[in-house]
Amino acid sequence: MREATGQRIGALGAGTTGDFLMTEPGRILAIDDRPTSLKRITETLASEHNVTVAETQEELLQLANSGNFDLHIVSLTLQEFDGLRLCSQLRSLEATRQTPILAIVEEGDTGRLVRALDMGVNDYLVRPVERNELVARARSQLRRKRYQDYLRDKFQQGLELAITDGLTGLYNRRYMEGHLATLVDDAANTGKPVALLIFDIDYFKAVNDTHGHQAGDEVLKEFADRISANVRGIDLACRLGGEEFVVVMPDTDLTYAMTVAERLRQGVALRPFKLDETGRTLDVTVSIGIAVTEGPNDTAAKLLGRADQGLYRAKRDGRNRVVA
Ligand code: GH3
Ligand code: MG
Ligand code: MG
Ligand code: MG
Repeated sequence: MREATGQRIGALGAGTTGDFLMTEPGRILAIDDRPTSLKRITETLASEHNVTVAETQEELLQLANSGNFDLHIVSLTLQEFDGLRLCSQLRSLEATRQTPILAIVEEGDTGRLVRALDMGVNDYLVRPVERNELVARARSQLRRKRYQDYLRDKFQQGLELAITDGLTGLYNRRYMEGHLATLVDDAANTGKPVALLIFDIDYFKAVNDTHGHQAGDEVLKEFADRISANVRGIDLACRLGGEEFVVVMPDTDLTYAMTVAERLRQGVALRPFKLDETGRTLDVTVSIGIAVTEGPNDTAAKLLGRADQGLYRAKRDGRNRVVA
């Protein structure tokens, strides 16, 4: 393996035209067993990008499998092996499936070119490779790859924003409500109960009033972390809003739900919360209401209502307690 490290884009204009997709050098992996052709490719592209050269097919696959490249340049006519086969392998590997391939073909070798395009090679250059054309085609593939990555990231961010609470990272109310009905239906069909725990931090307004909103936020985050640490992977932990949280526990009876709720309540009451970096701490307590699905006609709204009644009584009876 050899590497030719490029400067940042700019000399060729891409970085200065406001093209946000092309502000970083591309990571290109190339294989071509003709020394003059390879030299031309690396020299031409290295001023703009980082070019890595693989000496053998095995090395190319191994390097490509890291998923660290934005573009693969593959000669279709290699002495030792079949470039077409290599392209097909790149298309079938999970790590390289989405990475564009730029093929180098012999003039007049239409048969190989057609097969290469059929198997998903994105673009090609005919030998002898013309420098400006190489730069343009490489750039065009890199831009496409980056746009694709950008859209994928945006989509994932959007998905996350839609279902999670920004402060704590727990699921949000909308997500919980969307799933609760399904879980309650499942419970009716399978006869396995679903438990719902509703939490409300006690005298939380006083935390804000005494220590500031920022400190209040820190308590909410730590509280969310403690909930997460005490529930299973199948449980749904969410922030309803403010200092109120819900945990939905599939296939859980009242006894087990009480155990989890008590463990959390005691953990909160016995272990003060960190206020800031100076080591100051704060005593916090929480009230918890619990309900478990009852019979085939139960609904999400009724379940939430019963848990809420438990919470109301926990508050009324003095707070820092669990009521089912
Ligand atoms: P109780 O024991 O009856 O639950 O008393 P409480 O003070 O906890 O209840 P109350 O509903 O009166 O106050 C809730 C407070 O939570 C009021 C509001 O300022 C605060 N709050 C709501 N959302 C946030 C938030 O995102 N961050 C912070 N820091 N405070 C919040
Ligand atoms: Mg409240
Ligand atoms: Mg309240
Ligand atoms: Mg409260």
